[in-house]
Amino acid sequence: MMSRLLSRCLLAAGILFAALAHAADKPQVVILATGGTIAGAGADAAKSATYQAAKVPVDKLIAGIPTLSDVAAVRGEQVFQIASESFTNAHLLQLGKRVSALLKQADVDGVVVTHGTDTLEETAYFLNLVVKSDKPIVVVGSMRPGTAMSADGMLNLFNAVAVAASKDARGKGVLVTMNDEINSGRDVSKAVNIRTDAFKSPWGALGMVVEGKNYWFRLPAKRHTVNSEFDIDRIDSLPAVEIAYGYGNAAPTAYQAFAAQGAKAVIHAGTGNGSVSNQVVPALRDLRAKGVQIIRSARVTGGGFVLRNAEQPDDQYDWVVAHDLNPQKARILASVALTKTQDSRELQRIFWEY
Ligand code: DAS
Repeated sequence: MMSRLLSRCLLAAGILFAALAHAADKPQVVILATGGTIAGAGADAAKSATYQAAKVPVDKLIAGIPTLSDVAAVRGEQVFQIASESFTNAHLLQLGKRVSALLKQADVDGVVVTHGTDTLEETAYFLNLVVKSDKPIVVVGSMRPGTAMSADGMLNLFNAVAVAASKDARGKGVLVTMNDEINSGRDVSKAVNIRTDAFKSPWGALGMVVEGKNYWFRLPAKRHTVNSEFDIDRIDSLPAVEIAYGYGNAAPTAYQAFAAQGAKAVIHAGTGNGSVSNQVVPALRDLRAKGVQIIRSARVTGGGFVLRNAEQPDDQYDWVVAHDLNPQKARILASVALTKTQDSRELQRIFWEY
C-alpha cells in the first residue's frame, strides 16, 4: 500500500518537475490586461460589432488559447478592465510604470498589453516613448469579441505572445500585432472602425507573424525605448494637451476654451497640410503669446506629413509642426515632451526625431 502511494507521489513530483523544467526553458511573458473588445462579450455568435467590451478576465483569455504554452510561459495581470476610449493620462502612467518594472525583472522576457482598439495607437506610442527597455513590448486588441463567429482576438493574442517571446523582436520599439501583421507602435493607427484589418501604418507594417513565427521586412526609423530621452520612471504627471479640429466655418472657440482650462499645448488637426483658417490664426497667435504651444497636425492622414513654413509661417509665429504624426499621436508626444521642455525649438526637434 505504502509503496504504491510512494510511487504515485514520485510520479506526480516527476511530472511537476518536468513541467517546471519545460516552463523554465520557455521565454517568460507577462500579459497586462486593460479591457477592450479582446475581453469583450456579445449576446450571441452573430453579434460581431454589438457587444460589451472589458468583460472577460485575463486568466480566462489565457485559458482560451490552449497552445499558448508552446511558445512561452505566460502569466497575466489585470491592470484595468475598461473600454479604451476611457483611458486617461493616469492610466497611461500606471500602465507604463508597470511595464517598466516588469521588464527590469530578469525572469520577464517580454510583455503583452491587451487593450481596446480605440486608443490602442496612443498607448502603444506612449510606451514606445517612455519605457527604457529593448525587450519586446507588444500591444494587442481585437475588432470582434471572443463570443462572435470568426473572432480575431484569440489569434491576435497568440501572435502577440509569440512576438513578445521572440529574441528577434527585441530592439524594434513597441509593436502591435493585429490581423497577422506586426506594426510599429509609433506608426500604426486604427484606420477602419469595424473590420478586422482595421490597423494600418502609413509607412507599412514592419513584418508579419504567421503560426508563431516572425517575418521582418523593415525597421523603425525614429527614436524609441532605450534610445529615447524620456523615461517613465522619471515622469509622474503628463501636462494637459488638447486637440481641436480644422474645418470650413471653424471658429477659435475650442482652442481658447482649452487654453482657459490650462492646456499647455493645443494640437491643430488641420485641413490639408495642417492649414489654419483666417478666422482662427489670430487667436492661435494670441495663445502662443500667452505661452501655449501651437502644434500643427492634420486631419488628413495615411502617408504624408505637415511641412514646416508651408501653409503657415511657423518660424514667424513660433509654432511647431507635428511632422507625420496624426493629431492623437501628436498629443501623446507633445505631452511627454512638455515634461522636459517648454522651448518650441526643442519641441520641434523632438517632433522630427520621435
Ligand atoms: N470600445 C473599444 C475599446 O475598448 C472596443 C474595442 O474595439 O476594443 O477600445
